[in-house]
Amino acid sequence: LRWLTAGESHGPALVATLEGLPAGVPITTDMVADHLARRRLGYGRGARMKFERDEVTFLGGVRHGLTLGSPVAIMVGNTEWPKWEQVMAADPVDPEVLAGLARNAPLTRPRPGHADLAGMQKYGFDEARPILERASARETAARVALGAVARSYLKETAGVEIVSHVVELAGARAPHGVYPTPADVERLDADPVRCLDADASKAMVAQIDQAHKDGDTLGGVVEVLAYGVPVGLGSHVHWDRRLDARLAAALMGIQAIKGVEVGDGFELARVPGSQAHDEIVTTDEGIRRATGRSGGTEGGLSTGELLRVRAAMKPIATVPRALRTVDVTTGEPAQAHHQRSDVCAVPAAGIVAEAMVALVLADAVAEKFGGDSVAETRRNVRGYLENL
Ligand code: EPS
Repeated sequence: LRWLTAGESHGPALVATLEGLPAGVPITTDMVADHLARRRLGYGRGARMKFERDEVTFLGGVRHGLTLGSPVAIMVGNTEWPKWEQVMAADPVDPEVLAGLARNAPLTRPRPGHADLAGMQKYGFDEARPILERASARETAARVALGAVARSYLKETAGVEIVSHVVELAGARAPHGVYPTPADVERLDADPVRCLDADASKAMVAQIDQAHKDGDTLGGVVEVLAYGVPVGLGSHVHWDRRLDARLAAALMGIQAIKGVEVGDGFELARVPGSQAHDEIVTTDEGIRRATGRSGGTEGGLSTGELLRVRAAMKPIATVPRALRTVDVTTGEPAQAHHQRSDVCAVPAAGIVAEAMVALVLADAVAEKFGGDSVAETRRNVRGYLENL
């Protein structure tokens, strides 16, 4: 698979293309819109989440609810665009008109932790707008749109289903070892922080309320689970073919993610080998692993067990109680710029992480099983599994 996104946070739209899927993958505007709506959920989001809508339009690759096998192109309109039409215009705008716009005021006090400063230095800008527009996590809407297509493909061809939940938010933690299933998704989406444990959820909400009062922001940890992943996706033969490496890169590529774990991850470094691996046992279902510590990958290959990965999100860099910075026009100490922002976007990061896992798994399924129609891919999956 090949996929790309384009678009700025306050531009007219985000666009995304995905190539390499077979014909016959069921996908509709509503299916994409549902996942985009899930990304907007979550306690602690800023005002923009309330008034902006994600407008989905397919521009190619889909007819009557099924993919054609041609590149899929999706546009997610920014309903905020009319307010930014001049500030973000593609064509030159009369400087006098621009000068009169408060929204166009140069952002010369870069935020610590954001792409602002290093981006300005690298790309040769004297203010942060041209950098923050693309660095913004608004772009994740485009990934979630593609993720909706990828997960439909995974479900249709290999029966893979993806679930995520928030396992940690600031200090509050969900009980270890509780893994929600696809049957829990409705309940998870209804929870303000997408956490299955009621007590932990309350504690997380309380943390967000406190941070809001303090003018602060919070991070957390999300876990993504993929059910029904067949054995043998990815490969041990080369570093960049390892499924765990591909998952880690994809999750790390989400804005504000600072750490990734596969299975028990860092915890495995703290226990002896006798407690770190998943023993191989025979069961009624055939050969299985007795535990799930590895997170469903061994040697860069999927094992056929539950796939489990975690991503740690740092607190959002736009801290209302602004951090120290330097005004790049004067060189003087200053406070970082701050418009409105989210206190916490960890629940939304879980939905984005689902999309990234879906795209990586779809890529690995397409690579292993090929096929130009869903029916062909499905036959290939079945033939392989029957032969194991
Ligand atoms: C973002 C800052 C906020 C968020 C935005 C990501 O935007 P603004 O500064 O315009 O209020 O709302 O996220 C989205 C718009 C979205 O759809 O997720 C940032 O700096 O990353």
